[in-house]
Amino acid sequence: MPGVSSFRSRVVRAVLGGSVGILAGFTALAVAELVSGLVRPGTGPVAVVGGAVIDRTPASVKEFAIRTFGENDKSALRFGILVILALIAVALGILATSHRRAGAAGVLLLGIVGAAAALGRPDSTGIGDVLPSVAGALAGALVLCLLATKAVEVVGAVGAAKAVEAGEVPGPGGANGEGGVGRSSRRGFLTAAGVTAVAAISAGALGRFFTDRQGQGAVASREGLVLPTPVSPAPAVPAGVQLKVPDITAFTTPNSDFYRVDTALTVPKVDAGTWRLRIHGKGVTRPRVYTLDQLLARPLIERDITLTCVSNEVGGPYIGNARWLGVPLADLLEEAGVRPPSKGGRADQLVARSVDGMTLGSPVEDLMDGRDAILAVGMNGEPLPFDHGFPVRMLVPGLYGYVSACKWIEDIELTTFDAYDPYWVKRKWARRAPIKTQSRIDTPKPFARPAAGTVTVAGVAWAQRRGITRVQIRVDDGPWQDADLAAQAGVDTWRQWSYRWNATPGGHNITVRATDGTGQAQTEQRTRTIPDGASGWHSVFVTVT
Ligand SMILES: Nc1nc2c(c(=O)[nH]1)N[C@H]1C(S)=C(S)[C@@H](COP(=O)(O)O)O[C@H]1N2
Ligand SMILES: [Mo]
Repeated sequence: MPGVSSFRSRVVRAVLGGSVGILAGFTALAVAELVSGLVRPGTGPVAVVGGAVIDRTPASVKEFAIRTFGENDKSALRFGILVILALIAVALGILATSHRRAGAAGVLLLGIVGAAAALGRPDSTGIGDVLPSVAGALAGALVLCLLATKAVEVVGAVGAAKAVEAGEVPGPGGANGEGGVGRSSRRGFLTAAGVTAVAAISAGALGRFFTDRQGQGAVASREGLVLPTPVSPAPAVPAGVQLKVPDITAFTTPNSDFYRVDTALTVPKVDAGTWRLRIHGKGVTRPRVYTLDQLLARPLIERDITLTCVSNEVGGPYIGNARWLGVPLADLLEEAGVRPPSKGGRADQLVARSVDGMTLGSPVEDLMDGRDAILAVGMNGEPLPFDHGFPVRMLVPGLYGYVSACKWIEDIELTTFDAYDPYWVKRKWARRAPIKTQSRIDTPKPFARPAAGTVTVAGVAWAQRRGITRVQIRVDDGPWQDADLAAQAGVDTWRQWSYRWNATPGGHNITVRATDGTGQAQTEQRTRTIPDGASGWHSVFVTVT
C-alpha cells in the first residue's frame, strides 16, 4: 500500500520538519540574546523589530492596542512577534526537509530583516547593532540544515519500514517492522535535537546574565544616588486635599502605581555616572554639557505636579500626581543664552531627545513663562524609577507628556516648530498640546449596584496651570448640582471632589463636569484623543438596588 506508506511518511516529515524549524528558531533567538548581551543589550531581533513595528504602527492601531491591552501592550506585541516567528519557523523547517538550501535561505532572510531593523532604530550606534541578528540567523540556519538532514533519515527509515511491511522490499530482519535503521536514525535525530535544545537554552541564559550584568552599573548608580535637599521645598500638602472616600484615587500616586506610557520595548538602564546632558541649538550662545553631579549641585526645587497623557480617554487612567524634585529648566536655558520668542529669542521649540532616540518638542515660551518646568531627578522622595526616566526627565506643568515629559533625556536642542517635527508630530499628533480641563468619576464604578439611599459620588478633576474652581454633577437629565471640592494643592495638580447623592432605585446615569480657574467650563463636545487630547464629559451608569 504505497499510498498509506507515503501518507505516513509525509505526516512524520511534517511533524519532524516543524519541530526542526522551532528548534532552529529558538536557537537563533537564544544566540542573538547571547550576542546582544555581550555587545549591546536591546539590539536583539525581537526588540528591534518590535521597536520598528511600534514606530510604524498607525495611530488608530496604536490607540486600539492601548485600549485593548493597556500597559500590557508591549507584552502583547512581543508575544505577537514570537507567534509569527514560530509559524514561519515551522514552515521553514518543513521546507528544509525537502529543500535544505531554501529553508536555510529563509532563516538568513529573517536575519537580514532583524539587521535592517537594528540599523533603523533611532538610537542605533552603527553596524555593530546587526551582530545579534546576523549571528542568530547563522546559528539558526546551521541548526536547520543539520537537524533537517537527521529528520530526513528518520522519514526515510519510516518509508522503508512501511515498504517492508507491505512486502515490497526485503526487510533488514529486525523484530519490529522498522528495524535497526529506523531505531538508530531516530536516536540520532533525538540526540541532535536534545543537544541543540540544551545548547540553545544555555546560550539564552548566558545572554540574560550578561544583559542583567550590564544593567547593574545603572542599578548601582541609582541606589548610590543621594538626592540633595531642595532650596525650594514643596509646601506641605494641605490636609484637606485627600478626601476620606473609599475607592477614590490617592492624591499622590505612589511610584509603583504611576502610569507608564512610552515606546521603549526594553526600559533604558542608564548609568548615572556616565550620563551627560547636552544643551545646544539656535540662539544658544553658551552650549553646555552637564553631568548629573553638576545638575545636582544646582539649586533644586520640589513641586507637586500632575502629569497627563494625551492618549487618556475621557475617564481613563493615564494620569498621575507626584512630588517631583528637579532643576528649574528656565535657569539652564537662560545660562545658555536662550531667550523666549516674546523677548526676541530665535528658537520657539525645544526638542528633547532621549537615550533611546525619542524626540519631544515643547514651546520655549511656555518653558520660560515662570511655570515650574524642571529637569526632574526625584519622584516622591526617590531617584526617578527606571520606568519613569532615570536619571533625568523633563516635566512641564500644563503640557501633555508627549510634548514635554522626555524620559531618559540626554540632549536638548533649541530649534523652531517650522524646522523640526518630533516623533509624535510626525505621526499626526498636534505640535502644541496644552492639557484640557477634565474630570473623572472614580466611585461608583461603571455598572456598580449601590443600595438606595446616600451614595457618595467622588473623583478627580484637573486643568494644570489653571486649577479647578468648580465641579458639578448631573444625575440623568436633572439639574447640575455643585460637588464639594477638596482643598486645592495648587494650579498644577488635580483636585478631588465628592457629591452626596440621594440615590433612588433603578438605572441612573451620573455625569461630571469641571470649571477651571479662568471660569471656563469643561466642554461637552466629545473628541478623540488624537490630535491634541480627548474632551467631553465622563459619565457612569449604575443600577441602584
Ligand atoms: N523617552 C521617552 N520619553 C517619553 C515618552 C517616550 O515614549 N519615550 N513618552 C511620553 C509620554 S507620551 C508620556 S504621557 C509621558 C509618560 O510618563 P510616565 O511613563 O512616567 O508616566 O512620558 C513621555 N516621555
Ligand atoms: Mo502620553
